[in-house]
Amino acid sequence: MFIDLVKIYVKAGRGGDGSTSFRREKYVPAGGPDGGDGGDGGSIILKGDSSLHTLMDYRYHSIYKAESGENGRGRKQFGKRGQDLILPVPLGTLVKDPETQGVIADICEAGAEYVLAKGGLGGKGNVHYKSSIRQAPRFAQPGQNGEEKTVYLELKMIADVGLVGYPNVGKSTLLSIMSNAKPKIANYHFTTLSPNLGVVQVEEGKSFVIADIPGLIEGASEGVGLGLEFLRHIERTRLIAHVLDISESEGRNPIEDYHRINAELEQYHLKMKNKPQVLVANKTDLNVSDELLKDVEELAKTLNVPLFRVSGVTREGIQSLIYGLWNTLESVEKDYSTYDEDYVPIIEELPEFVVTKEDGYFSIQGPFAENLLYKTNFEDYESRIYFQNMLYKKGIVAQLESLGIKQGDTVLFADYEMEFSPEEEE
Ligand SMILES: Nc1nc2c(ncn2[C@@H]2O[C@H](COP(=O)(O)OP(=O)(O)OP(=O)(O)O)[C@@H](O)[C@H]2O)c(=O)[nH]1
Ligand SMILES: [Mg+2]
Repeated sequence: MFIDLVKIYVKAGRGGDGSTSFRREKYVPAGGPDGGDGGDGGSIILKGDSSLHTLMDYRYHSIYKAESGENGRGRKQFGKRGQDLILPVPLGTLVKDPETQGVIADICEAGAEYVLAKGGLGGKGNVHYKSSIRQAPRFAQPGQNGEEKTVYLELKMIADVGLVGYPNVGKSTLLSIMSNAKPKIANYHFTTLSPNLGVVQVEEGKSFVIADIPGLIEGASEGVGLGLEFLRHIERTRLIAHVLDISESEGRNPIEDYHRINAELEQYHLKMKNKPQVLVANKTDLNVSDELLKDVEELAKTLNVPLFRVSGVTREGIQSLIYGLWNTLESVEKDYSTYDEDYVPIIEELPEFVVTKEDGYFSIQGPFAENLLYKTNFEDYESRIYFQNMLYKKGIVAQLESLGIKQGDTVLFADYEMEFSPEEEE
């Protein structure tokens, strides 16, 4: 089944907690801290897969969670990292923010990877928090939560040529004889209910991708017929092959058809106007009025687009159509971008840190504090000095002093309780 729009919820794995553990050895009375680090949580990664052409799998299964990291253990044992969860998606899959509809990522190449939700970092074990002041830290860092989010996955097919035209004009027939695709063909409207892709081999080393875009009729942009459903798949096509039934086998005038379909395309998006087109007059094996043929030639001239006369039954003109499309494509930029707007994240201006005194307790909170704590290895002299210098540099010490801190007071730095005893500045 062809599914091109789904909503999924993803949650990356949580980082394992760092371990609080102390060495226990016979005859060693007070062993030092030896709690190892927690493993990082697994991430959720989208990966472009050229063998997929639908998002169907995500329709019935919409919640994805990656494995958490294992907690650290004593004897400096690190927890195992959680496994990444790889979600294969068809080429042309956009990741969108459900609120803004902005594009967060666009996966167009086979093997291309996008980290949709990053696994949480594992916490550091207390083995890192050994210092001269704090010989036996009863502290280990907890693991961080994995990212979680809800996004839309929207497939906008990537094709070089898009076949458009009224129902029954022979789009699927042309796709089937030009490419490797095996679409259903029948003499009724809306035989094709979803877009089909095929690869056209022009000659050795030269090929292009062609798509049959079904369901376009007057009013499509307002939902008539298959409606807007498939218009999104024309966005990325570099060239439109507009198929006309030149035999008027259903009593409609192909020139009027042409204008109606173009109006729908423009209604969908004004940029459609800029897409290069070629005209394909199909069913030339049937009775064709000379007058109509002249009018269609005139139309092609006015529009300054190539016109190909073909028959899907006798296959007359098919080879020149294939070469004609190839040649036209050579002059069209290889641009597969869509008409979507890019995602503009709203960045909240949060302070880097906040220094407070509440009920006599001093506290420093915020991303800066968490980061600095995470980076610091209290076992290491240099690292400790760096930590302290940053407290001076950022004005944290000054702020604490203005709040009345004294040597020996307890300070909660992120989630690490420490004693205020600044060493002499180097
Ligand atoms: N005589 C003749 N019949 C054709 C030609 N091309 C297609 N047909 C017939 O026209 C009918 C419709 O062909 P399709 O290829 O299914 O048309 P379509 O444009 O894909 O139609 P939808 O999927 O309904 O939009 C079928 O009965 C085909 O056999 C042609 O060149 N000559
Ligand atoms: Mg069809």
